[in-house]
Amino acid sequence: MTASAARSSAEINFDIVIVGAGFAGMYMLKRARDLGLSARVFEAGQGVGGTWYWNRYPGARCDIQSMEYSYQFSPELQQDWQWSEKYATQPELLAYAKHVAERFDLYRDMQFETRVESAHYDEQNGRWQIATSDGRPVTARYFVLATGCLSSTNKPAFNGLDDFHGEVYHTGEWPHACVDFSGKRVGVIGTGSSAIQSIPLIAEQAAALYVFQRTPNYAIPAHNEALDGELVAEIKADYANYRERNKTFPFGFYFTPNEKSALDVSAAERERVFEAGWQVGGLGFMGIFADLFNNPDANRLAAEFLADKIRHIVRDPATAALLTPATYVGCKRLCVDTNYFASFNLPQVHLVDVKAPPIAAITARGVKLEASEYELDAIVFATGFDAMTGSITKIDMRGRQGLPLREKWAAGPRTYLGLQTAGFPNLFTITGPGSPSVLTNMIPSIEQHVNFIADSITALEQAGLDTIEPTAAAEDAWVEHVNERAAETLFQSCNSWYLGANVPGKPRVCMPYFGFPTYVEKCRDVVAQDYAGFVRSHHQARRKAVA
Ligand code: NA7
Repeated sequence: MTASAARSSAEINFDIVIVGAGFAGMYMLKRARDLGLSARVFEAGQGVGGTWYWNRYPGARCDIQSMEYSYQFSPELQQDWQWSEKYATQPELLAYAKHVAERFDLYRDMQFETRVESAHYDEQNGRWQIATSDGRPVTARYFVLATGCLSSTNKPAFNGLDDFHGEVYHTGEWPHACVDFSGKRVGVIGTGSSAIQSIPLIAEQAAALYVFQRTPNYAIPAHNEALDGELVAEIKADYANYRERNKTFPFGFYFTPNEKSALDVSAAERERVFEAGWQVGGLGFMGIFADLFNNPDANRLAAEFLADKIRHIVRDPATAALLTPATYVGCKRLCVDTNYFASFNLPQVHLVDVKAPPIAAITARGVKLEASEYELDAIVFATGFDAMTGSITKIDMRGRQGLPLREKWAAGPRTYLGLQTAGFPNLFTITGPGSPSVLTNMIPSIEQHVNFIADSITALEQAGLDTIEPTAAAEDAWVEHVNERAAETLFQSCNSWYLGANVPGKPRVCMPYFGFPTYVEKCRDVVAQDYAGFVRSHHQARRKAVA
């Protein structure tokens, strides 16, 4: 018996292993099964839902409207499921994820409370050797990372963190049990989307709430409400066309388009359009003029409009000034809020500037700045995520000739289409860096990627081949193109998680690709040109060619 045969007797072999049981992992499993592949999903949590499993903080809610933020692969599912509000809450999204898992009988191929720790490509037999936290070795021909873009939490390493005597929470790892802040002194660190959603609700309970802000953020009102039955019926009567139309928008979701520059209209007209955008609310605000993402002068006008709104809502002028961002609107992901700015009019809510001086330490009693200390009963870290790459590079991944992915991506992620990386055959990333992902409505982006992966596996096997990976040249050209697209926008002008700038030491590279329709078109062209930019081969022949 050879060494590899002896080893394989202890292994569990699948055609495809998928990491993550969020919306990406669930749909990938369904498609894989439909292709007749044996599949296993490994998930660290105790259930499905991904983002909506972990982010249970008060006020957690999707910033894309629920009629759009849902699967479209099953016409029956999208007809049957009833959303209750314009923007779905975390509990409703989690209920939807569970419903999908049950409806399509997905649970039987899922293993929970299991982390994938390493995945090494075995060139000899063309399989991924996968180690998980349950200790049983697994192999797979195809290895798919459905790990999510915002799933690896970022918790700054403040001095003294372990000394704090009170409760500590992170919005992205919120407990399943109810957290009650009644009568407590609470500190929230951060003012990103998670903080902006949770602060109004925490403020309702807490005796005192201290918000530690390093950089202020723009927020547009959600104007959330119960879904109008007539509107739902109208959408459902023509759901397929509604979906197709929305995919033609730059972010893959609908907003009222405007071809005009903010600079080409009169001041009165501009004010009218900005006000209309504010009244409609939500992320569509970025589309109310054609050039807010790329023209600094146009963007400044939007920034002034939003600064006025903050001054109008927040009564104390010093607090309003501190809450007003100096960055371009949308440079950091725009937040969608309900009563965020108004919370600062409450007597128990206090804004603390921690830009300079920054938080010096966490002490036994609370949060310490250079010359002051805030005594707290609970600290909420709303400090975000090691976005887009954090959950990928956490896994010890090795490609051809043992190359570690962490080494290959040391200066920033390198992919072709955000789907594959050269030297790592049959490894796929769903909504990986280099794809539109976080700049879009995630579920259509997930479906587009899963369909691409499933179709490419089908085409590969029909051709009698068993490995697919990008060429280095195609990858280099794509990385350059992603950077060019980013350079056309204002993204590089501030420190956002799009750039990895929120995590100390992370290379500053714009990770998402700007422009959903262009991207989808590019993927279609690649397929039409017989998978241009990919090498499709048999693993033995490819091993010799690479060697
Ligand atoms: P974000 O948007 O990354 O926000 C994190 C916040 O935490 C942000 O205000 C940060 O300030 C702040 N932060 C991070 N580290 C520190 C330290 N060391 N000191 C003080 N403040 C700090 O994460 P979210 O979870 O709110 O949202 C992530 C995405 O999820 C969001 O965009 C939506 O797409 C959903 P900074 O701006 O870095 O100065």
